[in-house]
Amino acid sequence: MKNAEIAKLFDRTADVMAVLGVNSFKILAYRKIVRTLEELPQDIEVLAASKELENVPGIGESSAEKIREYLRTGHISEFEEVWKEIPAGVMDIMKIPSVGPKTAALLWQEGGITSVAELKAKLDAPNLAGLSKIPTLGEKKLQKIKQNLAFLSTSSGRVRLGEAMPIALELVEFLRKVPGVQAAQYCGSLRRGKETIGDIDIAVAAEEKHAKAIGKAVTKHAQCAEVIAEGDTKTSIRTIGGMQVDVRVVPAESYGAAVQYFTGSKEHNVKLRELAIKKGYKLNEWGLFKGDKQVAGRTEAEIYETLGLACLPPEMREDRGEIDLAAEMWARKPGVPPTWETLELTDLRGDLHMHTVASDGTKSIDEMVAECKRRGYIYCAITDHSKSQFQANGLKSDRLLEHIEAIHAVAKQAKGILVLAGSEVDILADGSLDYEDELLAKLDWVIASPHAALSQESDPATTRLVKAMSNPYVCVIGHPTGRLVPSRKGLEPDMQKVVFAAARNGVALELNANTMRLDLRDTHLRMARDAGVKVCINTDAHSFQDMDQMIFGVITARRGWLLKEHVLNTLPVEGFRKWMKNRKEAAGW
Ligand code: DGT
Ligand code: CA
Ligand code: CA
Ligand code: ZN
Repeated sequence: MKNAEIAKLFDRTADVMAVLGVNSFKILAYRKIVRTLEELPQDIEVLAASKELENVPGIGESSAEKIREYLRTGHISEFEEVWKEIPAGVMDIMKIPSVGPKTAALLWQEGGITSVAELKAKLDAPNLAGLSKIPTLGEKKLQKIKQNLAFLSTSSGRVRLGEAMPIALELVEFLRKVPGVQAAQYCGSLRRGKETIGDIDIAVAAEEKHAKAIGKAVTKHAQCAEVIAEGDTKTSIRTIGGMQVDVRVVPAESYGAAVQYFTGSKEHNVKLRELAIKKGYKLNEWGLFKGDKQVAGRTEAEIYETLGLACLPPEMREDRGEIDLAAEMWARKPGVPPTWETLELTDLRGDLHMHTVASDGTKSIDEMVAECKRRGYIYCAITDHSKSQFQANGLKSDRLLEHIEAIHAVAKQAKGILVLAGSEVDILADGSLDYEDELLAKLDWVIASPHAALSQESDPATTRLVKAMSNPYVCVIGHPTGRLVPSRKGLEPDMQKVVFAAARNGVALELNANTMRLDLRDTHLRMARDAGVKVCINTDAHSFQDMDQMIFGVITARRGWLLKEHVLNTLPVEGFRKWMKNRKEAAGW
């Protein structure tokens, strides 16, 4: 579906127009189209094939024409004209928190700043290089921007996993159809499933004679906004969203070696190369060699196996002990390539954290349950916000009681799926919960999550989470740190203590799969695994599309070495019921 990518074009155009300070009516109209497109359940391409497109609220004749132009040509010429009116760097400035279009316009037009680097230099210069003299900017505002920039620089230029993945998938799918291409695979941090991605690395297998044309095809793709470098076998582009993509073409006999090398991590590769040397080989991106003779490299597995290692999933290749593990696995059954039972998306049997229109979701109970069924889930939980979340329309006690009844009514009708009446109860700053125990006892499923007071110190944060887990009705702690990728650190509790408390109380910990959160993160998950704590992978869906995020939870779980047995919601219904029963009995529920 091209809905999201078209939404991005309208969004970018609205941003540019806002900086230019023109025609606010049109900006509002475009913003509305962005929202509409993002939430539209139907495929825009299907709608565009008929007159139905014009019937979508917010989309008029001229926008419909633009959408059709994009579907036809991969471009919207009028938008591209508008984009040309401001330097690309000004758009990056707008991405700094606390800088809106007005500020970006001032910095550009009055301060002559056209890139984040220039802005940074001026903010670091004595007296802010006179920027504070610009009317309405002021010292205070500039200091705030400076702070935000400093925080951003730790994650600067990096893009969330969920944003990079669709671009990579689109390019790989495209490349696989280019004449001469035998195979194509995204590598790098993206294949390892890191929470943020610096650039996208793609390896392509093809004969040398096709390499140039393959590179050329990439530069002609609709995603390409700028060609950074065009060589014989390597091409780098910048996408319309600003991501760098490196594409390398290698012969088939080196393809596995290239995929292995460019998947990394660098630290993993260094260890692997050392091991190769120790065993009398030489390893590089072209293959594994004994003297001058290539002994492996057509496939990735071949390289690992020749070195006496199990070929572990890319998500584990972070030099966190995986090479030792791979060697142990091999040693257990010499000669037989051992397999790691990688957690797969299809292992997930239910989504246990979902919102509806009762709080801040966009769908009804019925609709969410039907969507879960459509996705093949056999259980799910409806968990709207509790009363402190007034901005999210959290439920006061009386509304919660009605909501429980409504969920139970749906549960009764639902066939082939267990529907739980739950709640996402706020953990208040002191660790107490947002509802009385009496009310919690009426629920089937309780997630307790921190939402407010997320900048509290480490010690009170630990106490807060541990106390929440001592409440007998709590089944799982939702997004335990409350961090946002990449902009909010969230709580920094003593995670070892939190994990031990979870183990003691038989409470599960959530891996919130939304790529804005990925919370618990990979290293924390590894602790949970080691302590025998069950992890529950949930999407925290507020819409149907949000449910697609489950895969990113699975990927992050692999980074924490989790297997199916470590994940609560891989259990069949009976096993899951039994876990709940144990939890409830232990808690005297
Ligand atoms: P990123 O792009 O910053 O999110 O992270 P990566 O891991 O994708 O890093 P990138 O794009 O700089 O390089 C891709 C892979 O290439 C990296 O994961 C491992 C490999 N690589 C890059 N530089 C070196 C190096 O100096 N030595 C070794 N052994 N491998 C390297
Ligand atoms: Ca990369
Ligand atoms: Ca790269
Ligand atoms: Zn939630």
